[in-house]
Amino acid sequence: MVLQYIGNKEEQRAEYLQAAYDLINAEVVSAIDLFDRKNTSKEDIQYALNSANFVKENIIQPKKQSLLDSGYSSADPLMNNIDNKIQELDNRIEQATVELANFKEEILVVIEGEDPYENNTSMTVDRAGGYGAFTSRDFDSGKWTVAKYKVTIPKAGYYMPYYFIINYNDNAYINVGDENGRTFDNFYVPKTCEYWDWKTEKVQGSREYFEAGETYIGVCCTINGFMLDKIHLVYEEADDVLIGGNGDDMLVFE
Ligand SMILES: [Ca+2]
Repeated sequence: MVLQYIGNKEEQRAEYLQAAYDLINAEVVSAIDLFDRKNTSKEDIQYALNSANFVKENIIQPKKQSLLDSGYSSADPLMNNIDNKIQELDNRIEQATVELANFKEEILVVIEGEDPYENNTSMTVDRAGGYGAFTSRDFDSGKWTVAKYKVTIPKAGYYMPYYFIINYNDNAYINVGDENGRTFDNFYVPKTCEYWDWKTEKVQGSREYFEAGETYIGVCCTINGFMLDKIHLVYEEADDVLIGGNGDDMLVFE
């Protein structure tokens, strides 16, 4: 009877340990999954990190301590597995902490296509109000002028421009210059949609250096026409690859 009793008790103890391991394993898997899903912004990484630390301190560590208190030997293979799981989580916490420290603060400047500071072109604001509709009319008549956008650059350095454009023409040409009239982007805008079904596409331009403070960007269309929703200027580290604009054509600000 006594042996039977001990046998049951040992079985129960083994089951209890297995259940504790399963719980800890599930918590670690779920915390790591959160790290994998939330890794694209500083806020997201911080959220996953807080969550992992909370789970570790309030669920995993107390559970392990209660096992030790109940007399489970740390030499037990399952107890060993639990330690490995905790180590796995610690490593991921460490990795995320480094990621967080290195995470670049994204600086984003938004320029609305429909909102030029000064417009010397025949660009009009589309009926919906959200786009500047550019045509090559001015260029065709020999006047190469631009719609001038006022921009406040928060920090000196290289910025990557992204153009949010609707274009239902087979080829349309955009020309973008800085306040000194130097072109830093000029390219054929891809056809993004059909006339009856507008779709916006985000087109990457060329990296350009800007000083901090107020400046102007000039946009014009030299072939056909397109609609400009907005331009994003995304800050990149000043000491990354040093590639400037792609041309020195002059635009005339009038
Ligand atoms: Ca817009």
